[in-house]
Amino acid sequence: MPSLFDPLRVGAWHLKNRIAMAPLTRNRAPGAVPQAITATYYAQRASAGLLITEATAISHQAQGYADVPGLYAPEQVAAWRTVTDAVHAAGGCIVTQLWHVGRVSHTSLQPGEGAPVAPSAIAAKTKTVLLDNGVPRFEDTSVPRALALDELPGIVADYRRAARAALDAGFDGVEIHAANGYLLDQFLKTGANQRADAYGGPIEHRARLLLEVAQAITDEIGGSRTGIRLSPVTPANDIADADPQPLFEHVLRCLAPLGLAYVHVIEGSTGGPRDLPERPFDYAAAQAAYRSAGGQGAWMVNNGYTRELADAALTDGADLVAFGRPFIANPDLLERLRTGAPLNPNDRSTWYGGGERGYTDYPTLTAGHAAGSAA
Ligand code: 8OZ
Repeated sequence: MPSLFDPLRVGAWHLKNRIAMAPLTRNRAPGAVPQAITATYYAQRASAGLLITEATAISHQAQGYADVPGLYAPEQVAAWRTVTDAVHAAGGCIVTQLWHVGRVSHTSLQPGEGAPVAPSAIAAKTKTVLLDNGVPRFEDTSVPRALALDELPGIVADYRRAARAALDAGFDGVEIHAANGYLLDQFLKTGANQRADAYGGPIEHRARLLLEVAQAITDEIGGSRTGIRLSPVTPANDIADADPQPLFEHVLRCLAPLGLAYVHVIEGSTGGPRDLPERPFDYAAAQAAYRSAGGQGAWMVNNGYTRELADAALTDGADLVAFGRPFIANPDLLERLRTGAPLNPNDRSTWYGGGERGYTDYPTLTAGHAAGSAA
């Protein structure tokens, strides 16, 4: 049986192990531009087989949280180049997660845009993060407006442009964020999509925008440099679908011919319980639907994994395991998982916003401590 620590060819990449750093929002990019500390942060974690950046806005309209980065302006591309250079110098492989928040936003975060956009004008009962002098404040999201049919090609074009910008910035590829109740997930699911046009109603219609985006990105940069993140049943950001099993099996069958590098699946509730009795989902059946349609991408699993669960997942047919929160507090998580060393305590108060504290100052096993770390 393969081990988590064995290398794996995934799409265009030779990954040195089967552990990915999951995307983690950190709100440290003022003006949507990553800072020098962000290069340090990712380079510190380059022992992961694959680093997936924090969700990164494809356009101004795609922004929904304070101080999250973008990939739609030249200064953002230039700043990301310093990050990818640092990661590559440290021997890492890094993709960026392309994000449009849809209705999960606040008018104050999109000056000049009017209301946030969504498939339908239904507000999400969820909060976004605003920052007051670096201190997070959780605020209700704004009521969105429904996108007109003739606006959708522009959104697909924004994704395509951002994928090109990612390669210009030196990324090894991109992950399409189609999870966690953001725009593409809003189109997929009945709880947020009440459209009566070609993008709403039957499963084939609700999946259309996601599949157009995936097609445009793979046309632009190749399937072998493209992954996608899905969360079939998460309640994150007030999202729900009446019948997720056939929806996601359809999506996966349609993605199969695109030759994606990987499919990244959040099992259960994002950052919460893996088992949701009220929202059952058969992940093995979804993977089988993808494989039987010819999908050869790596199957990446995520949510609450431990070393033991990860080993079991590989035995059960997963190819990659993504760890999220443990990577915040453990830059050398690989080494700790391999040796069974204890994990550093994780300081939740520094997850969203701030500077180096709780970001680049967590100690490694060998390099000891940095000032103010891991309190
Ligand atoms: C936590 C805080 C803000 C955003 C996601 C991009 O859930 C996020 C996110 C997570 O995918």
